[in-house]
Amino acid sequence: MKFKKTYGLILSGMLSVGILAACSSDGGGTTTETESEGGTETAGGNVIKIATQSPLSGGSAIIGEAIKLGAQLKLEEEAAKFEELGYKLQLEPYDDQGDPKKGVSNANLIGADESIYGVIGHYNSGVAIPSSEVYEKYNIATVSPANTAVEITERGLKTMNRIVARDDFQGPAGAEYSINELGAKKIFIINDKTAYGVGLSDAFKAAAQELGAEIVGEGSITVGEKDFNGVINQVVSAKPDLVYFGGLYAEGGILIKQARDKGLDIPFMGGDGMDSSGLVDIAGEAVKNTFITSVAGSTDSIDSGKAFVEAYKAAFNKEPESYSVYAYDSMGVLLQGIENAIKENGGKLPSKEVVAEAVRAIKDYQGALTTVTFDEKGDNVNSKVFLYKFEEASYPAVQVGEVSQ
Ligand code: ABU
Repeated sequence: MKFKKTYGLILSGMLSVGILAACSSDGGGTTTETESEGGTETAGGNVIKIATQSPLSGGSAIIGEAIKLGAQLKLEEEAAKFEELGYKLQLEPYDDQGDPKKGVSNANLIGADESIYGVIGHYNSGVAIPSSEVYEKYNIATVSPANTAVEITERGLKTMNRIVARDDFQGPAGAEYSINELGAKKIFIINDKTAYGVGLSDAFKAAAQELGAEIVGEGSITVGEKDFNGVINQVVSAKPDLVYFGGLYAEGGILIKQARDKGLDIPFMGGDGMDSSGLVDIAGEAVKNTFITSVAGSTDSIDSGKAFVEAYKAAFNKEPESYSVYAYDSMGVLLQGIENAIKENGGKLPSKEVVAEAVRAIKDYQGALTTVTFDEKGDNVNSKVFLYKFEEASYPAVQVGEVSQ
């Protein structure tokens, strides 16, 4: 059952004003290509390729595939409109394996493909950060549906944009909820040593201390590990009343399960990296009394979100994940920018640099779930943070709050 409660948030550096508490391929196209007005002329017309980069294998593959499919759905829906403009859209999915080296290697292949005018990706901030340096070199417009690390948009890149909130918004929102709603006073923090996990945990920690909580211990785990009894023993000794985990669902699910097996029944709190059906698959019943912030909202909240879910299920015969609709909206923003650039250029596809400028200039794009206006850094001024509670071993969790900028 949902209830509304609004209370003020006065956290330095936090954008929010209140909480409502309720509470591949490695490339694929094989067309014969010749240059034409910045586009690529093929036997079938001018081809515009859009790449996705996400983990299609490894521990984050559930979300990685969801990102690819969400983007694919929107591209397929927009194909007829682009045909009328004289262009053929083509998806080029890449598997970054959640690995920075693979992401950069793929990014160089993407840069070398003159037909690729945009990228939707990544899931892991630690992969997106170095890969986006390559996209910038090739002037390829990028829209991230999921990356939350602050650095993503703090490097002055002209091509890198995201539609979700940042960890310096998400971390403090989690701290605020942990302390003011859950009553946490003694907190143990664990991170997964990734750019995302460390950045999010640090943002949470600073806000939690500002709110008066004591950090009674800190530990870390490694992505891919399966035995977390070492750090769990540290938690038991420190006697916290809440554990914060900055990391992803694959490790988070095991951590929570092993902690419950040791009798730790205190609340766990984490970030959007745990926002996946995979968390429940792994943790099972142990997931109860787990809270997460996410930068992904519920598709149930709006008719266009519900319509997206139906279209996704019809196309792929599976339920969407947290970031499916964000990938769909990211593709929508990117294609809107490309369409604007073509129209502005008298129907001809302009340079990739001009396309990237058109994407950054997007204002008030209305997606299935999000409204997107990029600021000068490429952050979406309308992004939000959502709070969820796993009351049962089911996904999605129950939304208990929402924080706006
Ligand atoms: N925010 C998605 C979780 C992973 C990451 O940003 O690295």
